[in-house]
Amino acid sequence: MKHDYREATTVVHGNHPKNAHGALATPIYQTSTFVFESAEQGGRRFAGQEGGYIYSRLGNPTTGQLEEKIALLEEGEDCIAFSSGMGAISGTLLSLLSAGDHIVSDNTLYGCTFSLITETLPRFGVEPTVVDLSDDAAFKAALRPDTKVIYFETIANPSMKVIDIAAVAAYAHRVAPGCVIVVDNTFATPLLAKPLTLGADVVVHSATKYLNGHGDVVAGFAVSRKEIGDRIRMVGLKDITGAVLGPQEAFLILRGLKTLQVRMDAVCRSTLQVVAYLQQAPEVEKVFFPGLADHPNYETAKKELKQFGGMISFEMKSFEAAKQVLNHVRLCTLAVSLGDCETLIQHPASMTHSMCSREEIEAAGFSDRLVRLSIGLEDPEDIIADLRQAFAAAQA
Ligand code: LCS
Repeated sequence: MKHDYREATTVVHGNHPKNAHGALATPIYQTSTFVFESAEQGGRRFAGQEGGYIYSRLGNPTTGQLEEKIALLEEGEDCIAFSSGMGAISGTLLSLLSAGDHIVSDNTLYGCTFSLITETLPRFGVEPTVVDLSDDAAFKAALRPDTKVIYFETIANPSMKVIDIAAVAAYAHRVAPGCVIVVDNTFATPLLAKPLTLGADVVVHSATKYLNGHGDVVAGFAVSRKEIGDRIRMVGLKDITGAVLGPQEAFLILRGLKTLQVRMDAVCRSTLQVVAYLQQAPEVEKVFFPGLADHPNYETAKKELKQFGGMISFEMKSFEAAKQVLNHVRLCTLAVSLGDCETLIQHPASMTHSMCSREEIEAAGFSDRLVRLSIGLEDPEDIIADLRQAFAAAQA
């Protein structure tokens, strides 16, 4: 599947699929099932003796083209599309884990992933250990020879922690040889980081964010080598979650992906400008961005990320001030989600991470004074002017 094109070409062309009737855009195969030519053919397809489609929960040509493109971008052998990022994460973890198994996860994760690992998985007999995976000693103490999964985010939501994927993978694969390392690459996208090339075994995505990029689809992916991918498709997707991506959504993501490189380049450039403004704004106490020299994981970020991304968190002086900023922005849009054309602003402690306790939020390295920004495609000067007027109004 691997080819020699550069990424900016791959996001447009994928693997050069030939569409029926010479269609340039991928046709939307809006069908739940596929007709067999004979009973024998149906039997052969179910037995895996013959290729071809069977039923859209098991595969669909529109979705298949998208899966191929994502696999190319992440340099994985296999990609499975899901109807949401949480579908991809739960489908992956429930395929890999059984009662009695042990998972080590980082302590800074998207809120719903955090509750899946710390509250839901234990209901099924899986034992989690939650640590700061950027702390080498804490990681080594948490890992056991029988640990089955290690889970973390390339750039963590919302503290922007960056974990050294290569170091974690090298150590874990030596000490816990059966362990599968799952990395959520949503904030980075494959254009900024490729966890599989650094030793991770599975990459998961919320494609709701940058990959689609236009705020009109909820979707997810799991990318891995073929043997793990088969388990995730045939157990996590087919039997457990059934969280199948529809062909309309697959079409929209294929369209959104064509501009991924230009969107990411523009967003990363604008983000640096907004960070520079926030750093000198007297109303802002602290800026969380992996491209800052005083970020605790700056050296890892420089090594691991091609660019530093489009996500910024910043702490105001009080919870009230943080809330007032959200209530006074005019251009920045008050909404959760991220990676859209519009700059989005939200308050993690009361929104995306509201399911976490105060202690868990503290352990994740932030507080209720934290505001999170997902920089969009507007002129950065307009974003800065909006923040400036919101800060002034919040002070008043
Ligand atoms: N992984 C990360 C890093 C996320 O930020 C999210 C959603 C998910 C997985 C789940 O993906 P979904 O099922 O929503 O497609 N993050 C959100 C956020 O920060 N604001 O709203 C949703």
